[in-house]
Amino acid sequence: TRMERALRRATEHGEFALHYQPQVDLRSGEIVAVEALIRWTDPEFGPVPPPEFIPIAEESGLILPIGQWALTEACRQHKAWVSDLGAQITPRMAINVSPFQFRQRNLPLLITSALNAHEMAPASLEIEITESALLHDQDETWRIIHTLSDAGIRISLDDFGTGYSSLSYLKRFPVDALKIDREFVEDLPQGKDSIAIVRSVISIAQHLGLTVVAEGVETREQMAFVKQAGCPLVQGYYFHRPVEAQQLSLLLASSD
Ligand code: G
Ligand code: G
Ligand code: MN
Ligand code: NA
Repeated sequence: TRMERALRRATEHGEFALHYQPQVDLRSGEIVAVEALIRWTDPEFGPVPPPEFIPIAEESGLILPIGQWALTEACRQHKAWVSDLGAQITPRMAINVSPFQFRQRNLPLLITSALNAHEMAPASLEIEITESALLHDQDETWRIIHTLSDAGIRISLDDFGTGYSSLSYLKRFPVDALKIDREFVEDLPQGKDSIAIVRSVISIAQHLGLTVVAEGVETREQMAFVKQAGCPLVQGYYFHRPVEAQQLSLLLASSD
């Protein structure tokens, strides 16, 4: 298709960018992590949202070079922030890793090589995976995630509660964080089902000793609800939209 050809060209020419959305600690107000979110503006199609091009990248196999680019770029940027602002205020870097990337048996090596090349501590990197990544090829995925976790890299479960959730994943996989999907947060503070689900996920996280992030918090009421329910971290437009690296530097420097 034309979109696939454009995506291939963009991959060869490096036409992507990363934006960064802060995760805020509700107690301290500090930006403790940022999620790297890929952006693509094609000369012909204009800006293409990730939900439109990531599936095409996955079907075509381009997700592998694109994912590698995102990993390297995120590590490069993390190192630049450490140099400019100091390690103290530089947040952890979270990147989205597609289920397809877990089919690369050398994924742990690719990730640790990127860390080493940028003198980045493993605990400064967080891999966001969706539950669908855990469905495919269980044994191999299990091995990869354990290797990453053993290396000190953090693992978070993205879009938690959607898709084919199974709480048994939490027993089998070394997960550090749950990200409550925006689908539930957007119904707060009224929706009865979402209230129950959000409270339950926070409770599960607390009992398992995991951290938890409420995604898609857009209003003060939603922020107050999740805070009151014991959620330590929030990501959403109420605090910050995804921003360019330069803008994030300013945010970090001013919050210092
Ligand atoms: O801002 P937002 O439209 O960026 O992101 C939409 C979706 O695209 C999210 O579900 C996110 O997980 C996914 N996404 C964003 N950046 C990346 C990336 O670098 N790699 C992968 N695999 N998915 C990404
Ligand atoms: O699926 P994943 O969680 O990786 O993707 C995060 C997506 O959510 C990105 O597209 C990001 O731009 C979007 N996002 C982040 N915060 C908000 C928010 O407060 N409201 C809405 N509507 N979208 C958000
Ligand atoms: Mn994510
Ligand atoms: Na999500």
